[in-house]
Amino acid sequence: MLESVLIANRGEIACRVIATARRLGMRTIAVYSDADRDALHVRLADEAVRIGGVAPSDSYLRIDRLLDAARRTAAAAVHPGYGFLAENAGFARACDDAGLVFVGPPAVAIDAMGDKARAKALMADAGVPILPGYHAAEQADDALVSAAAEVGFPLLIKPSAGGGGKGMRVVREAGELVDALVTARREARAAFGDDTLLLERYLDGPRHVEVQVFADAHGGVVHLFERDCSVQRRHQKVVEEAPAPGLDPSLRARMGEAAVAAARAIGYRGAGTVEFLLEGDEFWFMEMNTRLQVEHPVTELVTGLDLVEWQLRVAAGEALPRGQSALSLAGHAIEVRLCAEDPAREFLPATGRLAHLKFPTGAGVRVDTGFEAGDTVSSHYDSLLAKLIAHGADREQALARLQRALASLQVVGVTTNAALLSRVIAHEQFRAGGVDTRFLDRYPELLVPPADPPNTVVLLSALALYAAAREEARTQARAIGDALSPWAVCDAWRLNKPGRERLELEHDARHWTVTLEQADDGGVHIGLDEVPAGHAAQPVAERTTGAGTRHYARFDDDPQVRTTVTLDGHRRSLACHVTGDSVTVWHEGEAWSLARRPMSREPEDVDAQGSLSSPLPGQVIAVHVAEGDSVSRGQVLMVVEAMKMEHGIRAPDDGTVVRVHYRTGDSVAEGEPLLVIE
Ligand code: MV4
Repeated sequence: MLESVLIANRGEIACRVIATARRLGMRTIAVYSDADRDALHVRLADEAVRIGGVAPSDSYLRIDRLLDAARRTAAAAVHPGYGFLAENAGFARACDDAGLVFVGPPAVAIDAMGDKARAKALMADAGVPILPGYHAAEQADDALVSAAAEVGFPLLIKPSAGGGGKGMRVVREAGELVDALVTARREARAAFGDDTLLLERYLDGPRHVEVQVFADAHGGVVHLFERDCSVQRRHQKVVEEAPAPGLDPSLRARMGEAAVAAARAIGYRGAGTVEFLLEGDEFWFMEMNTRLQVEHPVTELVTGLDLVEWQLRVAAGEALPRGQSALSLAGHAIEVRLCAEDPAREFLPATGRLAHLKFPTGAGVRVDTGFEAGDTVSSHYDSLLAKLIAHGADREQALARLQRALASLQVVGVTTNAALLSRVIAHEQFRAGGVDTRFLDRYPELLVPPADPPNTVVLLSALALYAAAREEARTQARAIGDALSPWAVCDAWRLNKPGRERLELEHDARHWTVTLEQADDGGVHIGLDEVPAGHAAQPVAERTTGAGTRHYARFDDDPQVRTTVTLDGHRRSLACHVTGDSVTVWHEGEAWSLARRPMSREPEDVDAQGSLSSPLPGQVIAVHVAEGDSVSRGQVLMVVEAMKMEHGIRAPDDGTVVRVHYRTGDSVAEGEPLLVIE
């Protein structure tokens, strides 16, 4: 085995490579930019070398500095990870020239696949299915126009130097072709410095199915089955799984053989991925990625192999650890990419300090990340926070495990796409299996977060803030050694009356008012007093809540376990994080952050005569009592809507209703008596 490896990368993939290299007894060397001085990959490595400033062009893309770092540390090998220089043939050559083992394919194989037109010609010769199209050197308009007539419409223009969907254009009819060629050339030249184009028959809704291949330096080539990566947004993969749902064994074998033929045709070595478009049971070569991919963990989980170990062994000159007949699939694995980005703001990358970070654990769950709590997510690099991967005996179990994993994920400090991921894997169409590349276009609602928190979340947020405040007060009391003093008790207790608190909570400029009242047995009576207008009553535990309903909640007795709450007899662990006046509550895959507005005592909405008045000018939207009814303290008598809020009018004490002045639908002025209680 190689003595040491320098990882010319950062983030989760650097951490991933370090883990295997260490397990194999190798010395691990990290590199870092100024932004990554304290990053996890640096902390994990045995040694680390600074390679420059924050910009990738001044650090992770600097071949000279990377080679210099390898020389200074006497590294035996260089692992490029993915992204940055992973598919840069110049880097592979520079490593060879410096006597370093490049953990990747030969430079000529990177070159062969980097040019899409050349790759297609090579694949056609090797008998790999390719889409009908034009990929010759002649690029004059009339050559392309006559080629297009042969290909037929709709067709796709692809830049030969591109990849990953960049610069592609669909042309629906012949009349649009020449204009499209002009634009496509200009874009290709700007993006890749090369305006060679190729034409291809356009498939309307293909699946993206890719095959993992491995080759050694002794003529051994195998495939490690396929991954389905059809769920993408703007050519960014969102979900990846292995095996591809619904792929029958004979199609799997045909695709595997085609991928092996592709690797053989270019004298491949190491880990590679052959991407295919699949429609029905027909598939066509799309491109080959000459690196280890982000989504390799799903292949690892269904094959039981460590692909980084295979890469390092192959790079060291060993033969492939297993032949094709010794490889098999076990179960199903699904990966989602957790990114620091804001789906509500056009997926703008989110940055900030990870004030709180808790990743899921448990059977069948794997998390690959380069971050720990307290780390900062900067704007200089990609937004991948972590990959959450679940493995199960079958797809259903893998999905169930992933769903629970996402539900127990906690990230505070940067916005993420976690809720979107939950919605995607919960979607009926996705659960049915075998969605195509237009899945997210077809269900745009998956990308949009729900506007308002459910009422349960508002109540749980209030409970979490209330409990945190009480615990804080107890801690302070203990600190001053005067825990028994009535002044140290901060539970809203007040003379002759049970303690009562009003909390005003805010989310997205919408407000809720919650009243909490200490019960004699240590529990809390809690109710929503005011909710934004149009906010429907929703079930909370076994009851329905809207403005007015009262609930009963308790916390676990152990003050350390403030995270267990029983609401109306439904005990559950409450995933919440309180910082100052804000609370984040995780509920059914969504993370909700609500802020507390300055706390006030419940206002006295009772006038001297015992009549109840309207807090604001508004309209009566519900009357829950009639004259002569007995009522108990806290009971909601009427609901008034004012200023787009619903206000519950509660009985200030036990008594009897003697007058009801208004009916549903009536308008009321501010301060107007609504009803009278004796
Ligand atoms: C296509 C195609 C339809 N027809 N080629 C996108 C990424 C790039 N590697 C190739 N891509 C496509 N090529 C033909 N002839 C549709 C896509 C495509 C796509 C492919 C895989 C995953 C997601 C995609 C989303 C849109 C378009």
